[in-house]
Amino acid sequence: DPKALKEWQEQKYSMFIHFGVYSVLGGVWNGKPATRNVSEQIQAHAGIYTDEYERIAKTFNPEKWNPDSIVSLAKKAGMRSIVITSKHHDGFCMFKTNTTDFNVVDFSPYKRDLLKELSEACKRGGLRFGLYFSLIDWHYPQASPISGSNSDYITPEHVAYNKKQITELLTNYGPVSELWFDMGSQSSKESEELRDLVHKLQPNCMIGSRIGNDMGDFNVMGDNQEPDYVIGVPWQSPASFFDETWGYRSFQKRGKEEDKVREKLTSLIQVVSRGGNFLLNIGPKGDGTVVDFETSVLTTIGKWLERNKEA
Ligand code: FUL
Repeated sequence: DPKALKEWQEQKYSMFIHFGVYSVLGGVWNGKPATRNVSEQIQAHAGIYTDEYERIAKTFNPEKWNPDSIVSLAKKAGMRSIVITSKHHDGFCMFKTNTTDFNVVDFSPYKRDLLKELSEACKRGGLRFGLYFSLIDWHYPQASPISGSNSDYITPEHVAYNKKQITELLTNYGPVSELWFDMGSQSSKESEELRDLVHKLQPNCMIGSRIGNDMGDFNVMGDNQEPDYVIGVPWQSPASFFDETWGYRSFQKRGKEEDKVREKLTSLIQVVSRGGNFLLNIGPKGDGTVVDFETSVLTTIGKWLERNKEA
């Protein structure tokens, strides 16, 4: 839909949020920093068994998470939408689902539908609301044992399970501006059916290219990649604050704020001036608070945008 595409492209700059059970660990397992891979994937690279990971999920209680402050931070930063992890590779659903009890309402002491509350806060604040959704799911019975590759083919039962969740997400959470699928491989027919399901339920929902098999509405660059020329298709660059991680990492060396402001502002300008959308990530802590460094950098960039906006 050309109108939906135009609206999506006009967002230009959005907030990505990686938040889930892994945020509780902050990249640390058994008292040691686990540095082998991004901290949102700690379950796989630290070799945490499902029952142990479930025990951590039982402690997920982000009491300081405040969706209205997240929305107000995004607005201060000059962003026009928020895209949050509805389900990352660990399979924990940040929304109430009837497909598994491994979700924020039924499994965690938090017991609240975090996604719903954020979608409502976005609506109140006039921001668009989008969802990250991992096609692979390490908690799904047929996905065990965790394989070495995040790009494996998923089974037909798993495909059906994902479709049920996508149906819930596109039915119960208001308008979804984009679905940011990630990882896992499907057949061309399966990607096509998933695309058709999304468009049937919400014709204006834009689909990212990681749905596979060229079924996306916009092209997602590699993580932290920007093309250095103008490309002729709708595209987006997903960016993390640090190459090392998207999910909260307690031992991250952050350096000077002013250097990070310069780095991210440069990327933002380059991406937007070449016609892309810039999706900049934050990784809140397990208690739901945003890392001060990230708040400051976003706020400073927002002030720069405010000063330099077109009259
Ligand atoms: C990647 C994922 O595997 C990472 O964990 C992260 O979510 C990034 C945005 O996409 O492909």
